[in-house]
Amino acid sequence: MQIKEKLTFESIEVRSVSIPMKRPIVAKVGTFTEWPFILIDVKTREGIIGRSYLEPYLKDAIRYVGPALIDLAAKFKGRQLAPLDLFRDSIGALHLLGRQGVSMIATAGLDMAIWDALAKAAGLPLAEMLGGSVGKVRTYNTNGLWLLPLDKLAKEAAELVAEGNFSAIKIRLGRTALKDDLKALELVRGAIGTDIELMCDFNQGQTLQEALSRCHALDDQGLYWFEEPVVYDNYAHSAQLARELRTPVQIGENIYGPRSFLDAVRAGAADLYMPDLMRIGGVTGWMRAAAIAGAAGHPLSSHLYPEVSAHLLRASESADWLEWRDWGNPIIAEPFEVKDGYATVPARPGNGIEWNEDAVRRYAY
Ligand code: SMN
Ligand code: MG
Repeated sequence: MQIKEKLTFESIEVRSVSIPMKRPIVAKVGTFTEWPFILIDVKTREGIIGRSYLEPYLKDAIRYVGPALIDLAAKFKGRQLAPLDLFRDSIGALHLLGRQGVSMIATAGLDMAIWDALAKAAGLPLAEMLGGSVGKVRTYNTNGLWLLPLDKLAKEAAELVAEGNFSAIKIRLGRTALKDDLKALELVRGAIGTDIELMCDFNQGQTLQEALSRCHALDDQGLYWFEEPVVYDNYAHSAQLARELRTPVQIGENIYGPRSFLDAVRAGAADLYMPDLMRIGGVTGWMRAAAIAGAAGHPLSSHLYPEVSAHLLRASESADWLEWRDWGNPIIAEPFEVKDGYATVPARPGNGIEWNEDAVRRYAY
């Protein structure tokens, strides 16, 4: 396989869709009945199109992320499609507004699309472009078990396991009373048995004092990890929990960029990390964070973005779990296969994302 020519940045197309959710999100970070996506197509002079999407939670995020993307694209017209150069220059262009937030989100969206174009030009799946291989990635089902009424949990837990023969699923915890979290776990365990791993997520909904009390009380429940027990950027508080608790503490979905990731690792903020591609800085940001996690010996899982994350886990030293969510499947032309608890990274060139244009029109926002 040979790259015949360099790619040149020509233009960008940015669209947004909002897809109704089968199981609406009810979490400490908010209630969402629809899930918005910002679709990015980077067009090259040579005709190859790189694709990516962002999941900004907020339906109207297109109104401020869109202009940032369009300004960056105007700046990069005519430049060689070199992801590391454009990552540096993208953050360089926006850093006076801060290196995180919208600056990093726009940079990440562009970066993922650029890597897709490059991998397509090379005729390689992204995982192979990065020096890994295609194949399976173990995955847990995150598609439900929000902060629902207790009587809804058992049935949903059984459905979640069955819908991909999963060996692991995730529940959200942090109800007002400890007894309700305990009851939730009892109901879910009753439905799925003890062979299925059960992750749990507090979505930052506790103070340190609340988290100390609640997590110690749940420490012997056999939970696979405690995710975001406290606000994401208080690494000292998170580190105290990681030291005191036997259940591993998992954080990372809200960490912006590899430099903050390094700060968290240095602070001992968690046992496990799970970057989110939009916040860590796309493929470039992920690979930098993955090097840090691998060197420091922390298992690395993903947050949302299952397609690109699956490629990246195949190229990460300490790869752990892929978070599986199917909320984007309607707009993806060929959704990734998930079977017997594993997602398969497809052998086609690029990141494997092409749009189902009918669905994009249907869900346009
Ligand atoms: C989450 C994801 C998306 C929306 C709300 C909450 C959650 C997770 O933190 O880890 O899946
Ligand atoms: Mg989470």
